[in-house]
Amino acid sequence: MAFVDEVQFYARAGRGGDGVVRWRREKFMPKGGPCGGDGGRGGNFYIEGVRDVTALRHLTRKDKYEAENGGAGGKNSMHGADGVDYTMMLPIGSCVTNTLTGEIVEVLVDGEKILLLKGGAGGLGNEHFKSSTNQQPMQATKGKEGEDGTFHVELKLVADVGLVGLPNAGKTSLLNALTNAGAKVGDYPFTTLDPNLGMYYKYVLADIPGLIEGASEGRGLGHKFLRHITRTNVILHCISLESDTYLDDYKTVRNELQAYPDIASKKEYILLTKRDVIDDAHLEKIITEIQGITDSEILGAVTILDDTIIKEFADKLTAVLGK
Ligand SMILES: Nc1nc2c(ncn2[C@@H]2O[C@H](COP(=O)(O)OP(=O)(O)OP(=O)(O)O)[C@@H](O)[C@H]2O)c(=O)[nH]1
Ligand SMILES: [Mg+2]
Repeated sequence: MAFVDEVQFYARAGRGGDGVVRWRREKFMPKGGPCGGDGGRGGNFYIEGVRDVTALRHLTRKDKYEAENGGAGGKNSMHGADGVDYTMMLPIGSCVTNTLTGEIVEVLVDGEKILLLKGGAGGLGNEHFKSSTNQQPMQATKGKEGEDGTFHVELKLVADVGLVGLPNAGKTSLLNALTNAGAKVGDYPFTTLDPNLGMYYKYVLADIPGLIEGASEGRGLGHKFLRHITRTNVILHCISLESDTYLDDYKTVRNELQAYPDIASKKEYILLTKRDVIDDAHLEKIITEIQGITDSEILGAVTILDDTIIKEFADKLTAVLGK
């Protein structure tokens, strides 16, 4: 099923229950003292962070979510029941924007519960209005409306490493070699249609669809997902050694990243992939040429066909991430 990283919905906290007018029943007195209870508080609307990147998918079935209303007050000063709160689960990395006010709330911590909309206060029963001059108050107040709003949620994955590169560079293969993501690999461009996440020890690696020239203007698929690496600490730029145009490949991707200052300014490491397709002498030459056009460190040259090489690279990656 498709990866969902944007949703919009209307949400409302519960309305407060109404206060009521009631009279105590006493013998021989048609109207005893006032005893109308207060209404209950409307349920609050919360959002809570979960470590599940697919959580937004569940929100595409409905576009309206509401917390329960508070109950009306009762006789004998009975307080109305408080409305049940509503808690919406959102994947961590969700950016929730109130479309009317523009206010933004970010969900960044697993298990963190944030109050989005406050339930309305319950109304007051007539008992509240009793005074020395008013022994038989007829007034009671209505419950207050709960807060409401329309919200737009945009997910920006929170990962430690973002894999970028041209289509077919071997990004997903690398993710699979390092983690148990088990994502789809193919010998054609644009195999990855949606971002993949993998856990490598305590680090989260994000693999996004390949970038092509013009990606920042909307070409290809990658641009749609570039925002998913705005929050990564490190970019791992994969360049395939299978390509004869490795210098241009590097530049093309860098150019696309320039359109996103948040990303372009990130610490970048270069990884040469498909090391098995060329010999050592050729590799030396390519490394020298690449180092001639960038200050970014080349972290290694790997092939997924050799476990030892992958293991060595993984140790290096852990070392730079731990810095
Ligand atoms: N010989 C060799 N082939 C590799 C290596 N790594 C990946 N491949 C192959 O390269 C092709 C592309 O691999 P993917 O991992 O799907 O590449 P990608 O960068 O994720 O591509 P997109 O998802 O299209 O952006 C597949 O046929 C892989 O089997 C490698 O180390 N050596
Ligand atoms: Mg891929």
